[in-house]
Amino acid sequence: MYDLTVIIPTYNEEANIRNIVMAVDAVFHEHALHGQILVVDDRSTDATIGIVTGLKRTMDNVGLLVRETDHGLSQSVADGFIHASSEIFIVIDADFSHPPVLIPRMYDEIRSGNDVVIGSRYMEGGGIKQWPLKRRIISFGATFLGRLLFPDITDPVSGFFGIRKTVLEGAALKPRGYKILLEVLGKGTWERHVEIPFEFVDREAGSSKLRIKTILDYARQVTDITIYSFSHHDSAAWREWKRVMRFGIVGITGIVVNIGALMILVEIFGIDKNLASPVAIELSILNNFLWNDLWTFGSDPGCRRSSWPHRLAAFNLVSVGGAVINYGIFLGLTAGFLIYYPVAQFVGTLVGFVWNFTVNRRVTWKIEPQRRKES
Ligand SMILES: Nc1nc2c(ncn2[C@@H]2O[C@H](COP(=O)(O)OP(=O)(O)OP(=O)(O)O)[C@@H](O)[C@H]2O)c(=O)[nH]1
Ligand SMILES: [Mg+2]
Repeated sequence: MYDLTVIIPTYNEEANIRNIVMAVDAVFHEHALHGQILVVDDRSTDATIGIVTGLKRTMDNVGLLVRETDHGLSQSVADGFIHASSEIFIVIDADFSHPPVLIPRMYDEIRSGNDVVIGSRYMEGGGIKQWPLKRRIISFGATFLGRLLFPDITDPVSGFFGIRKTVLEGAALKPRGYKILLEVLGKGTWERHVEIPFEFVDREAGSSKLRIKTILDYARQVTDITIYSFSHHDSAAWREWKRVMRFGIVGITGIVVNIGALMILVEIFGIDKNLASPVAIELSILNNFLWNDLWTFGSDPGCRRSSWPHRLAAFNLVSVGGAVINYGIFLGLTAGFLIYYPVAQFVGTLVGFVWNFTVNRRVTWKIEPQRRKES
């Protein structure tokens, strides 16, 4: 049994495969790791298979899986998971875009309690070298979509990551396209993750395989994971939907409180409606705060609480910001774009909701990724 398996998917990587295998093996030796290297190849038409077969003769920790059907990067990595003989898997590209020196750190992070470790291009300290604008835009779009599902992860579509084998237990992966990590995050069972920054370096040797179909595959994958999360309540994406839905339900109670309080103040207490309205608005903000504090985020394991006066003040300020945004959009759409006013108000409310949720999540209740237990 190996300590870890490094999975290298390949398609026509004759220019890189020898060097990457040697580099990963050197890292194993340097850190006294008993590691396996599993090359998963989609029947390359160049010398890749021959080179790996040659390496296997002298290195008994090198494995080669040649796939004959259902070609694809994600499918290959998923096959690698099945054939690996260790409890920890790390996936790395063959073309030196990902630095093998980070492998021991990734391994340690999983050993110390994380289920998933991600090499991130988008967190502080990470980056991308030598990418044309088109690649950057596509990658930004893909990352943005992925972050809707996993807001705590800066690079949910990274090709450089590690997982504990148990993450995949019972996970019905439907691998397709390039973004196997997103599939693992969406369908796997995991609690703790950590990201490590790294600088992505564009390939120097060999050719790229990114095509339009890759982008379409990705859109389907995001949809699929979203639908999956609705029926799998232990998934990470579901944890986020649950927050959004609770926040929405609380928002609806706020409307009831707002209108109800307004009418009681005017009809029963005889208070002038122009004075009663701001009081009713504040009462609904207090109502929303209370229920979000107790229910939406109250039992959230990721919640890092400040004192309640802080939370209340933050929530009030964010709510005022949301109202200003709502009103600004209303004015802009009705005056600038001549949009029918209830529609404009609806759009304003929607954007205001997104603002209120995302900012309160981050600022008021400070939802943070679950980190490994400090030992
Ligand atoms: N098994 C398998 N591996 C693939 C396939 N497509 C790409 N790969 C490998 O997956 C890794 C990432 O592919 P790349 O072509 O480098 O993708 P990229 O990094 O997005 O794009 P470039 O670096 O610009 O080429 C490399 O190790 C490829 O050899 C595939 O269909 N099957
Ligand atoms: Mg590459």
